[in-house]
Amino acid sequence: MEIWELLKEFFDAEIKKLKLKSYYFPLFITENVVQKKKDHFEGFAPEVAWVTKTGNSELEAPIAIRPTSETVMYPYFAKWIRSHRNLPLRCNQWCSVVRWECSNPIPLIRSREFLWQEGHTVFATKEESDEEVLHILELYRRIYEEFLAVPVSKGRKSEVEKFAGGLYTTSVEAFIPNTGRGIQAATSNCLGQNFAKMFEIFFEDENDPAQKKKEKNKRSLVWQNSWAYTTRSIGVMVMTHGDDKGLVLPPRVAPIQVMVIPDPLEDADMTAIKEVCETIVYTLSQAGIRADLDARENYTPEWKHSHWEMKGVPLRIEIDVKDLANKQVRVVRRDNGAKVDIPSTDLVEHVQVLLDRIQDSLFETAKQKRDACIEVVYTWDEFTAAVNDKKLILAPWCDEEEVEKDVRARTEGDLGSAKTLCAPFDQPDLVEGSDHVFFLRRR
Ligand code: 87F
Repeated sequence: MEIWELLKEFFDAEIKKLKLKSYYFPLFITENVVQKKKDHFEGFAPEVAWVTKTGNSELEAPIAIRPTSETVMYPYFAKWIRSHRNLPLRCNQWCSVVRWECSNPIPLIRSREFLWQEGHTVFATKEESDEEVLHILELYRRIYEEFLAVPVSKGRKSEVEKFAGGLYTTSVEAFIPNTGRGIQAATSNCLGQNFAKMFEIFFEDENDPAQKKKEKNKRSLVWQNSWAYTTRSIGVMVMTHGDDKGLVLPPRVAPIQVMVIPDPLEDADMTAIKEVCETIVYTLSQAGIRADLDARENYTPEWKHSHWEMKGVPLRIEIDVKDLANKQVRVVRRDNGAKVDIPSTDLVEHVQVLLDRIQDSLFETAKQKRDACIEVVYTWDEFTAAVNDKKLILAPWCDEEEVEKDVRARTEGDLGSAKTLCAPFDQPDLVEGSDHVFFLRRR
């Protein structure tokens, strides 16, 4: 939860710069709202959870628990928006949603309840809408790359994989080398005017001459976006950096960045050691570094070392009597186990440099591993070989529904079928005139 709070702090400040306002809409959705928008819900229906009982009595009409909030919010948008003066309308809500996954739920990655932010915005023009889609996508890239140290690719979803209710979907996509699976990291949708038609969201447009004369039925449809990232981001980070000793947390999202552990060698003056430890924690905290002290006496230093390694704390500081005498401390990195002795006088500076280095090195290592899995293919034989080899495939792609469905069918197997992740914005020079798409092996 503290990691989520750190991510939230960054993202919320950024969207407030874009004039987003915080909202909260209800968790419960009455059946008539769901029924009215059946088309939208249809494909997702199996995942919607319903409340049917209170105490021992059956409810007269079941109530859905939100899997996403379009149907809750958009009827209000239709009421609130009258003229161009009400636009843009930009709202964001932090909440949890429920999707009843039946296939193999995994904590943080695919769980039945998860936390997210859902941004829903409304504009008068497509240009404003297009621009915001990319601005938000860049914020998602930064969350993954700059905070979670997870490399992602920005791109556009295929027609099959896009959010069906919208015009186009952009996403950031991550890749887990160990499993050979791609994973959607966040999406930013341009909804076009589809939802505006469905929910009758119109505005009087000052730029439309017909409307100046206040002619009836000449109002314009609004343009909408929606975008979200979830606690899955934390799951992807855990899978990217974790090792056999446990979690490895990038310093920027580590709730504790430095754990100080006193080492009471025989006959040591424990009071003096403890005092030094407390001073170190205080000094680091004053400098804005999240430091803590494990002074518990019922655990050995060795036990504490592996405990805080398992918890992923980026740096640990060990102090014993010898260090005390030499006015130095021993600093140990979680990511590569490297140990250095540092004079206690310029500790803050050194710790800051080390934390930055760990952050950069986690990202670089993850990027190298990911890039080593990318394979460019041109033929079907190369494609199937690469799929079986758990590669992240870059292939020329026509983006036709029939073709994607055919690829899915032809790759069905134990590891699951292949599907497109996105057409990366950053296009390599492949076959002239064709777009390129990442493929992956699914569940
Ligand atoms: C599950 C049950 C019911 C995904 C669902 O991308 C409805 C849905 O609409 C559903 N699973 N979706 C698509 C979500 C689209 C959209 N929602 C707002 C986003 C961004 C945030």
